[in-house]
Amino acid sequence: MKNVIYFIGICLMVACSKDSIENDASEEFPGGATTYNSIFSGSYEQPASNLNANELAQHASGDKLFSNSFVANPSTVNPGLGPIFNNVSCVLCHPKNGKSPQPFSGSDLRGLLFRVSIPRADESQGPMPVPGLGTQFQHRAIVGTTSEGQVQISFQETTHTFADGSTYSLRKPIYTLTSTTATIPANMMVSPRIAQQVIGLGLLEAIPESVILAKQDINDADNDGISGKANRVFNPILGVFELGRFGWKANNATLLVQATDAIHQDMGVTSFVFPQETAYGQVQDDGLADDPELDSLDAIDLAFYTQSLAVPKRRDFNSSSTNNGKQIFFNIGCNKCHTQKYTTGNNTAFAFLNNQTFYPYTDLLLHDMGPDLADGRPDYLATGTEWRTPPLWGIGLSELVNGHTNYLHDGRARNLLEAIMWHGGEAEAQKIKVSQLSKKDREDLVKFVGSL
Ligand code: HEC
Ligand code: HEC
Ligand SMILES: [Ca+2]
Ligand SMILES: [Ca+2]
Ligand SMILES: [Ca+2]
Repeated sequence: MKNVIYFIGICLMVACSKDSIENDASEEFPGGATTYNSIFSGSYEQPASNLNANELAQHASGDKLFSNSFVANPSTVNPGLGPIFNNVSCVLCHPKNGKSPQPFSGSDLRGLLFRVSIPRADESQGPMPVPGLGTQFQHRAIVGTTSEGQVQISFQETTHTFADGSTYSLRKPIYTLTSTTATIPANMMVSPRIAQQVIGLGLLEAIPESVILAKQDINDADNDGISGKANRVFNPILGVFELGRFGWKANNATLLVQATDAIHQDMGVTSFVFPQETAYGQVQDDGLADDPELDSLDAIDLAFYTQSLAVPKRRDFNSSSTNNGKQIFFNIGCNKCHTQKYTTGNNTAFAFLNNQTFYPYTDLLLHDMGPDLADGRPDYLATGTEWRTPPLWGIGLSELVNGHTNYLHDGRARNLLEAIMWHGGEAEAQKIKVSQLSKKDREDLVKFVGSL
């Protein structure tokens, strides 16, 4: 009842626009019936709470593949690593299914990798490979082979001031890539990307395409400074262009493509989706045309694992400071990109995803985030300044699960407030409004985001 009155109050204030705040009691369970109800360091590693016995078995099989370390051929177990790769297992980059910490040095990149390409005339197509390096920089190689090169990281720190006079600093990483096996072209574009959390992705995959497309406002017709745009990317399984949903630039269409792309580019393991080694045609190529290294059913189980991971229950739901922070989040307009709520229909890919109401806080659209966050490397329709709005659910558990609070596409933000203060471009107005908040309101905003 209290929620209903609250909601009516808000409706009067903002004329009940479709962006208005919704204070459903069910939001305490952000993944609907998939939500996992205990909070501990393993909270990102739980199967959706509504799986049946067969689904639980398939989830367990995918779980094993996600944590297995792959090794170089020949091997009877987990073969196919390399010849060049970034890491040897999914979980080493996505620790406990969470975000990787920002690395301090190129000698241990953890879950950070670099996409590379050279410009091409038509930006509606995928990135153009760099001769000798392809579209991803693999800094490791199996014994007897040379990797594509090394990365150096340095940092540039700047100090900024809130309206109340207190200061904060932002630390920008600078990456230098060197190679002994290829000549790095002067026009090479580099996109640093950190491993994301992988919870709740089945629900994001189940959002009807029409719902996401309806949120686009490419020419900012409503004149609010925000112009979300959907990515359209090539799906090699179906051989067609589809709505992009996954990755920092919404550069992958489905979780099956995402999983097989990851094991291919990040680990060097071929599959029915990507049958050709990433080293093909390069000095690291062994010249053999092998069968796919990952079994097709294993590929499907691996994707299923990410389709069926639970979202943890909210913490600190309904405290007065969390509620104040939520109010500020909506008043400022954070929800214009971080869309609160969706409902699935009754014909998703899996029964356990049907008819769920869930709260991911993302529109899955691309936004220009300004020059400071820009990577300068287009990815299908995403320009060099655009990024996909990341889901915020579970984000407050990073510290408990992963022991760090690094956020944004390369992990540069050292806490939630820094992540917010890095916003620019289409979110410049929201960033400025945050800088004008009182200390208490700023803390409540961060508290609300941390309760998601
Ligand atoms: C070298 C580190 C690394 C390894 C190994 C790795 N990932 Fe990732 N993963 C990333 C990065 C970086 C991203 C973001 C990629 C992008 O923006 O395109 C990502 C993104 C994802 C996403 C999309 C998440 C989202 O919210 O859109 C999924 C799913 C995923 N990885 C699954 C896997 C699976 C399955 C494996 C093992 C086969 C794997 N990853 C191995 C680094 C890694
Ligand atoms: C114009 C769209 C837009 C608006 C408005 C916006 N965001 Fe974001 N947000 C993004 C995008 C895109 C990113 C990813 C940027 C990157 O990684 O470089 C992001 C990243 C974040 C992150 C880090 C997430 C992660 O997984 O690393 C947080 C936290 C966040 N936003 C909170 C907020 C808050 C709070 C507000 C309101 C003050 C807000 N955002 C307003 C688009 C937006
Ligand atoms: Ca291989
Ligand atoms: Ca490469
Ligand atoms: Ca707009």
